[in-house]
Amino acid sequence: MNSFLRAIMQAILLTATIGLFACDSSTVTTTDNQPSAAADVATNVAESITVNMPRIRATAPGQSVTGAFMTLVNNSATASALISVSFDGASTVEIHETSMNEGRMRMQKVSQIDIPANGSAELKPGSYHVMLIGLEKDMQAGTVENLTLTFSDGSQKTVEALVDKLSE
Ligand SMILES: [Cu+2]
Repeated sequence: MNSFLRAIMQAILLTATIGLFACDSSTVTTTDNQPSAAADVATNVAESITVNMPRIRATAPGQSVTGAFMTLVNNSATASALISVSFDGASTVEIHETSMNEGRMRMQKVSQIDIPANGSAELKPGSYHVMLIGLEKDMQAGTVENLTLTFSDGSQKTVEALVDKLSE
């Protein structure tokens, strides 16, 4: 009889404890401040840029300079820029802009090519281009060479550029 009573008492106590705990825990419910997965966007510029048709103009035997071209598409709502390009097969790589000056075509080195938010920048003959200077070998049509692009935040992307006899 005593042990039966004690068992009932313990059961009541246990229930009360659970009830108290449940009540207590409900009052200290914290708000969820964890960022949702949907809030994750591209973490750097290189990830938000698509490089279309990277290509290098084929060279004649012994020619030590050529141009590289491509279209840079910015898939983000933030403007960015191409700030440098590297190529193992050339001693110097510069970003150039060709323009008309008093009826004459001239090209000059520029510090960067802007890529507008949700827009694109076109590197093409007669306009912006990458100048590969001091080539270590001929650029033969049909081969592929790696170009590494560095963007305004320092992020990089390496693309395979097709060497092509560009008619333009
Ligand atoms: Cu040039």
